[in-house]
Amino acid sequence: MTNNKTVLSWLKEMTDMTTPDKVVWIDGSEVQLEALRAEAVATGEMIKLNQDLLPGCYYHRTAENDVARVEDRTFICTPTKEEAGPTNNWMAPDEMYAKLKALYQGSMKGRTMYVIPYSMGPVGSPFSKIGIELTDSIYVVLNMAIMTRIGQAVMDQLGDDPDFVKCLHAKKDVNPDDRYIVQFPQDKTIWSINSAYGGNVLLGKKCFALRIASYLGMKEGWMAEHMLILGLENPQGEVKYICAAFPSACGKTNLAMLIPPEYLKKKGYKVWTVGDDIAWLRIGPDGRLYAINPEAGFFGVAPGTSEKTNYNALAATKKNTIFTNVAINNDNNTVWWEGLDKNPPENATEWKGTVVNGKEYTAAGNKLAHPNSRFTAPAVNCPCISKEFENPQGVPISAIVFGGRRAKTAPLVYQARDWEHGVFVGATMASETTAAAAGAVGVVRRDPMAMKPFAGYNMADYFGHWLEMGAKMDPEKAPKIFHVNWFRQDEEGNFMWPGFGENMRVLLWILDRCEGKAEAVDSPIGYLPKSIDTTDLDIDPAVLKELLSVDKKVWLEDVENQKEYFAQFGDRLPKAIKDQLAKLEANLK
Ligand code: OXD
Ligand code: MN
Repeated sequence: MTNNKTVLSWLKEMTDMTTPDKVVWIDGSEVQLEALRAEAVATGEMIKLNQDLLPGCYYHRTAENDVARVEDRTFICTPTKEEAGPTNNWMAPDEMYAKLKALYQGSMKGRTMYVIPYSMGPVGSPFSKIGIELTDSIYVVLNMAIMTRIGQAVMDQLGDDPDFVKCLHAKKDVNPDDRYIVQFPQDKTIWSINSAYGGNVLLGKKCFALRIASYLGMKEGWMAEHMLILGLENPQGEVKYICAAFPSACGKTNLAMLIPPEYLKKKGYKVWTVGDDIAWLRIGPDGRLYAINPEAGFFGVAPGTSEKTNYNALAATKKNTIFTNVAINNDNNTVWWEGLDKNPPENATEWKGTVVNGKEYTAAGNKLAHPNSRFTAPAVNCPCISKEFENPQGVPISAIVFGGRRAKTAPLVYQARDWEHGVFVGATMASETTAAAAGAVGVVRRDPMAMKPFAGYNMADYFGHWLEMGAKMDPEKAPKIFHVNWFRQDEEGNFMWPGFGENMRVLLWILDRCEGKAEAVDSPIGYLPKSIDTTDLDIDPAVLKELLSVDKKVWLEDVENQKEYFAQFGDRLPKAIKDQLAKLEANLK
């Protein structure tokens, strides 16, 4: 498929090390992909679902010990520890290469190595970058075929260029003790071994499009962010674009595919999805910030996705989708997960593979689907996919929104005073943990810009890069920065804001602010809405007031936690962040 000397010599080095029986280039053709699906079904790696109800859909189950990203086994191997920073695991590149070479040695013996050329971003777009993933997993090939643009067109685009990201994945024996997800940013190299779960093995996604790309962005003057991109169309037909960064499993996919409340729908408001997880941002020739979604599909969390919570995501999963670790309804060979409906199938296979009475099983408090079970669906399936989805120039961004799950601290929405304050707001993001990563769920952790698990270099330098990007933009044209919290709880632990489609009301306030139309009141933390449109919404005005309030005592406690968090960066922390922290504390006092 190529005469590219760099590609061929790297491939030889990797095959000499892993010694596969066979090497198969993925050309991207449907014939080849269909043959691989058939092979995966024949070996039991995948299950073919009901093709009348779910055409082109398949099921896959991972090992029980391999169901989420493993942050404690994820490394950023920069030449010095300081370059990776205190929030990343680090090992010297030579040491890590030596350790991993021993593990990869002969790891593909008796197996086939697939060579997947892929483009993050539309092939040939000035935003896009090329990677090649070597893997011994058909599941990985088929997921990459949904999540990225793959095949011959990508190799043609690369031509003789030696510049591509070198990705190696070996499933080996899925031993968690020898599981490593390793980025070598300076070498544009990713090595993953002993896992077969999405975020650890679909190397175009978190490993390349966030960890390696954030490093490249810092070097080259652009940004790779853990952000959805949506377009909001007003009744006049004008579309404004918003990027939003929330930690994993905090509703990015839901917000990206939001359906407006009935009365706004009737007025003619619409939401268009450009991306649900990752944005690559560059300053355009007109001085505005533009974004593309480098992915081609959605790797969404299944539980909680229903016709009511996310009609569009559910619709996207109705064909050509791979389901991972959900439950199977054995009566009709379709899929089920918690939150899909209130009707768990009686004759079910739970995610680990045991046939159970789903009704009794769930009534006893068990989960049929793993909480981090997923669907891999082509973006083009989504009924609200933006017509700009393939635009190689990206879409202009009016607002950047940060958010997290905070039961108490953060109000429903507030606006940063300017870019620098906005960077501080992003840098102080925190959220209660979810099932998307291995570890305890529900613990508050600081997660700057939702990039804690994904920044490919020192987080303090990453803040500096944000500040520099702002300095390069005309303040009039730079996106305005906001913070939202859909998850505030009352004393009884009930969510105070209805969320989902109603979040549109907050987005409209945000866009009105960008256009200087909506009113705000100053507060110690930033600008709060004077009011939010609650037409046709059953919400007690006292609850709304509480949602838009700032509890100074709680905030001062948070400031102490922020100080502790920032202390780990020492002198590397940009002065602007220190100044903003001092300003916040003074405002609160
Ligand atoms: C994801 C994640 O899969 O953030 O998008 O874990
Ligand atoms: Mn994500």
